[in-house]
Amino acid sequence: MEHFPAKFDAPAQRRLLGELRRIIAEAPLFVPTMPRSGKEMSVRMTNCGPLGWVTDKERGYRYQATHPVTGKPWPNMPRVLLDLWNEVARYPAPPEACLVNYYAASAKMGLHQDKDEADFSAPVVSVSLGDTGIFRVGGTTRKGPIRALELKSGDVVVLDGEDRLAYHGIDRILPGSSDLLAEGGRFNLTLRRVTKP
Ligand code: MD6
Ligand code: FE
Repeated sequence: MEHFPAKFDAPAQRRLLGELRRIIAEAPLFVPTMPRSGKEMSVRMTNCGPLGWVTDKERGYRYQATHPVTGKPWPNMPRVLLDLWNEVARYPAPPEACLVNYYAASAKMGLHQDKDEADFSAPVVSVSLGDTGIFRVGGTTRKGPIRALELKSGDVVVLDGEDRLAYHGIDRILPGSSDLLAEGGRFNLTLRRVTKP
């Protein structure tokens, strides 16, 4: 795993947030539900790029080309995210999906592996905006040591190599730790290559 603190400085964070506002205006945040149980996740989601990651009770985790509520194609991926991928991913094809997760004050994300993609030789690259998230990352099984680190606004994380399938999650966010978002809370954007090039 690589952590790049403050990869985006404050002006770059505001520009990326502007892009994100346009994405959400076109592809509103939706309420994801867990496979089988139908239990609502605490984060709100949307995507940009040719594919988006979605989940619901009936059809479970998957990538699809359209928004589950509006039925429209996902908005284009902003160039700044493609540039970031080219800089840090060391992979010969562009990302196909950018999953956007929004955490209000009490939202969190359970420990999980990102494994719905066809090629684990492609990394997953994330960007955090807004309030700090307490990120936990362990090994490739649920057992074993887990370490915690703070993901602050503008930070980038790359899960690659032996950590590509590491369990990770967000314990909680620290409400009020950033003033980037007028509404408070935290966005995390994850860039993924979904298919083999
Ligand atoms: C989050 N991040 O930061 C959740 N996944 O809100 C992830 O699930 C994640 O940060 C893969 C690679 C990097 C990540
Ligand atoms: Fe993840």
